[in-house]
Amino acid sequence: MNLTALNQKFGIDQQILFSTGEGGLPVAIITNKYATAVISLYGAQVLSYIPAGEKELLWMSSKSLFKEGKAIRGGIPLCFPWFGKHLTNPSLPQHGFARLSAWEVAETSTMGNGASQIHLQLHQSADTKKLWPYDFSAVVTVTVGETLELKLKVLNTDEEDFTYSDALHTYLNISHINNISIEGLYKIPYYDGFGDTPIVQQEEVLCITKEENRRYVEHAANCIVTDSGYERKIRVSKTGSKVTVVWNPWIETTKTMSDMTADGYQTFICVEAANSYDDVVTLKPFEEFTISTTIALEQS
Ligand code: TA6
Repeated sequence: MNLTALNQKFGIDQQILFSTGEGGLPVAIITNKYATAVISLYGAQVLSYIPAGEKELLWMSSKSLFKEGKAIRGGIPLCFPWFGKHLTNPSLPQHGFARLSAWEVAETSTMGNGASQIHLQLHQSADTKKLWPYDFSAVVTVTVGETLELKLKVLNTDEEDFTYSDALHTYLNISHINNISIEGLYKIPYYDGFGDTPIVQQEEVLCITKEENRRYVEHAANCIVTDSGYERKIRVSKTGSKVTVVWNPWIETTKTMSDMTADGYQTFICVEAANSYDDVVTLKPFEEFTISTTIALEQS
């Protein structure tokens, strides 16, 4: 559907506008009394969320590509139907095809409290079936209000059971990596990088002083990121997920990433709700499952 048709069918006056974003990719721009947000239809990826009168909560790489076939580096990329490398075929795209697909707008609405909602959908296609052989219906719902909520609902429309992993790979915008600490992970076991022995976190709060790629298991609670530079706390809460990933590539790994500047790692931390490890999702035909994450400024 072109932009004119999208605006006619799904635009909401003064609130939801479809427009051309960077690289010519279509975006929904949402503005209401609570916040402004930008959502890319390519990848169903939230690119920006700025609560009224506040700084941006999501980080976007200044070198990100905005190009079909490439992942957008920042915001909230959607990893589905697998998180990380494909288990049996590492030549398939890392983190699945959801972030590389054009999603359709299914519905937009204004909620009773004035928050705005957009629903984006993706089904199997000849292209997705080459990568993952199942029929499915995925719906992403983004609610832009006092908080930002992102939900991914997956329905099995196949005749067979299927299993998937996923992540809502949130890049939080921070003043500097040296200025933050993360609460909510004390005594939680995690796999360090791709290790296979869980380690129990001993630090009451986590400060990032090197490359981190921690995959916390048995963790459904909130994380609070305190940023002394921006004098704010960001709460990341979730439902339908027992795995939390904390990732920052630090200096050396950043050098290997062509879509990030050398100092890019200094201004984001990823805190991700995931279904992975023992928490992958298996659905029988007609069953559905929802994972969600909510990003909010903690009110002091
Ligand atoms: O969530 C952490 C992670 O899985 C890391 O291992 C790292 O590769 C990161 O995601 C980014 O992946 P990407 O494919 O977007 O470069």
